[in-house]
Amino acid sequence: WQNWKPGVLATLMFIVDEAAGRVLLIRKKRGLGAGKINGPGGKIDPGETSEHCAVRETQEELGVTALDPVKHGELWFQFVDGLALHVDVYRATRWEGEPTETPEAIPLWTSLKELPFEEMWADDRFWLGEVLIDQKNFTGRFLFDDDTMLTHEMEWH
Ligand code: 6OG
Repeated sequence: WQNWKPGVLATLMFIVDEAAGRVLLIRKKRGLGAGKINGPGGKIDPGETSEHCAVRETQEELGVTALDPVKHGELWFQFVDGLALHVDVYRATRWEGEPTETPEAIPLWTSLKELPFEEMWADDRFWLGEVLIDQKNFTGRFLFDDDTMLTHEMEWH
């Protein structure tokens, strides 16, 4: 894994409303993982920082601006068909704007106690609660065959 170079760089943003105990998720309408629930996010543009990408994608998908995002982890995905994806994971507790449906996503405020893992990518069970609730930092490496997770390795820092 050490020298592995991913083909696609992407981001995920999780906006947490600490007072209400909820997180802003999306039902994704198109792109990789369409139909699934995830955080907003997407691919990094050439020359763009990953933090800028996470904020921009959240604006594009939901009309919300995340303030002071903090990076909590890195996901490394290898798909058996050859696609390799590296994803930086951000958490923010302040934001501006009201979440609005767009052509890309439906907003879903979700209780932190009832994260909808059955409708999310299979890797999320291994890190999402720890990041959102316990504010842990991690690196995760996962091998997927389409939607099926074959192997996983987690490191907590
Ligand atoms: P667009 O197609 O929207 O970028 N993504 C994944 N997220 C999780 N939690 N698990 C996976 O397991 C994922 N594969 C991709 C990263 C893709 C978006 O989908 C996320 C990006 O936010 C394999 O441009």
